[in-house]
Amino acid sequence: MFRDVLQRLGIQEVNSGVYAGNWVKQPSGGEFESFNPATGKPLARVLTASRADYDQAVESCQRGFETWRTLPPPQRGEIIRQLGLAIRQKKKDLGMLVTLEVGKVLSEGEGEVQEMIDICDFATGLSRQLYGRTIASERPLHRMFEQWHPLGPVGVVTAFNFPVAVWAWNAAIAAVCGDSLLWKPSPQAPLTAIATQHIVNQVMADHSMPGIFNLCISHDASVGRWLAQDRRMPLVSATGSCEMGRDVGQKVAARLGRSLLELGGNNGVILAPTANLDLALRAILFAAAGTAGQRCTTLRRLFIHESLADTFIQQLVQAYQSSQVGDPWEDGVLMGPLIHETAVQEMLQALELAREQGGEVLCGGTRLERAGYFVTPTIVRAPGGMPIVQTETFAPILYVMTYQSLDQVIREHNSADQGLSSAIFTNDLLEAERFLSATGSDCGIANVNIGTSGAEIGGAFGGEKETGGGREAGSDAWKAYMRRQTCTVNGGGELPLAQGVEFSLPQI
Ligand code: UN1
Repeated sequence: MFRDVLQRLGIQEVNSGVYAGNWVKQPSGGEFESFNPATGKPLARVLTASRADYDQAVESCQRGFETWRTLPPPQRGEIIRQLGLAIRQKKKDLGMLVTLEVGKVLSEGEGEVQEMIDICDFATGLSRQLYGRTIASERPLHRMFEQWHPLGPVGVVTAFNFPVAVWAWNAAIAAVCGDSLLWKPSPQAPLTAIATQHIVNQVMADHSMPGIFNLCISHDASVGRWLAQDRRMPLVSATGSCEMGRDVGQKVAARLGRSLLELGGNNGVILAPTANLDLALRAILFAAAGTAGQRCTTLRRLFIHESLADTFIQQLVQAYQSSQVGDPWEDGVLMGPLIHETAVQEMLQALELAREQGGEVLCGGTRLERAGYFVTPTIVRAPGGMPIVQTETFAPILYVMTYQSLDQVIREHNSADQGLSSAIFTNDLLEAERFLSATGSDCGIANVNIGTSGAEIGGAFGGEKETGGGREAGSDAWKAYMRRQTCTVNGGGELPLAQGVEFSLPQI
């Protein structure tokens, strides 16, 4: 059954990992295998990019940009609409491939593909709304306005946990803005990227536009490093760890390029006394254990008001214990495997540290005795100030703490190095507003009575502090992919200078 899925998506036993306006037949950067994390077995092989293959992809991107930017934005939007339709047709297969390659449960695999479709729809509408402003000029008969032009080829580095949705956020928006793309996907999810590239290619072939979306896979950080240092790429959009982002951000800044960073999160939820506890329980379970704790929006720190702690923690432990861990393509399973062995080891080490620091593991904390990288979702009761709570471990570990006052807990909540997503569960309007106020949550996303994960594409997505400050997807995130031009036109016969400056020769 899985072979059929791979076949329908154009995946072969050995696949080129470089698309530079056409598939590079024998990329020469070496070969590696992509594994199914639920079985530990290989799915298919990928040939990776050498520096020469990379240069070819960048050149294709540059050539693509020359034509693409001349197309009126609504025409670009029409092509992205067609891309959305093509992805709709492959939703089930591509969702299954996400499940096979990165281990998220089927409903989440398909949800990820839905996120691609949604952003294509959004971008189609956006293509008619790349609005500039008209600005009141201080000079008579002068007109001031700003307009937005395409920026250039954009490098997009994506992580394994959202192997295609995050590419689509960047790709659909950048494309309607008139940019071409070079995609460097995660080495943990190369097949999902190759399958997506096949879908894109069909659509772009219909318009004889081969060089707009390009692909360059490497097994290590080399392509990411080349992108970061490459002056031909005015923007590098990178999703991944804070460590990766610090490196990319510094390298891009050193050449005064632009980076758009979407990095880690150490997301918190405050459970206040008036919260609807049934709703909160379901939301917390999904946010903390969903996707096996491998979202950047995963809930990692739960602050419970002390009046609720004992009963709520008991209910949460029960919910965790009845959540099924197993093959992510099976019905009823809520949690699939972690991505690889290192992720399992990092989780177990974090739990060791937590125990040493006085944490009590209330449930989970084990590895399943079977092939693949399965662990049980874990709750740790954490004494205040436990250092490990400040570390984002990409695994289903939820640290639970209690609090007394809202002011105190907001301070503690904001003490994390990252600032991606946050939420409060309360039916008290004043508490909710306090959380959303300027002295409340310091994160890029702040929710009330909704978990930290599962954001819609219509909003701008990203966060503050070590999360990197970038915003992707909806709202006006498109502005990052364009260059702004401020224009002043003198429609009168005089030359008045701004700020009332006089500068004229008496004889003219
Ligand atoms: C990520 O984990 O990198 O809000 C992105 C969410 C998803 C996107 C997560 N829509 O959880």
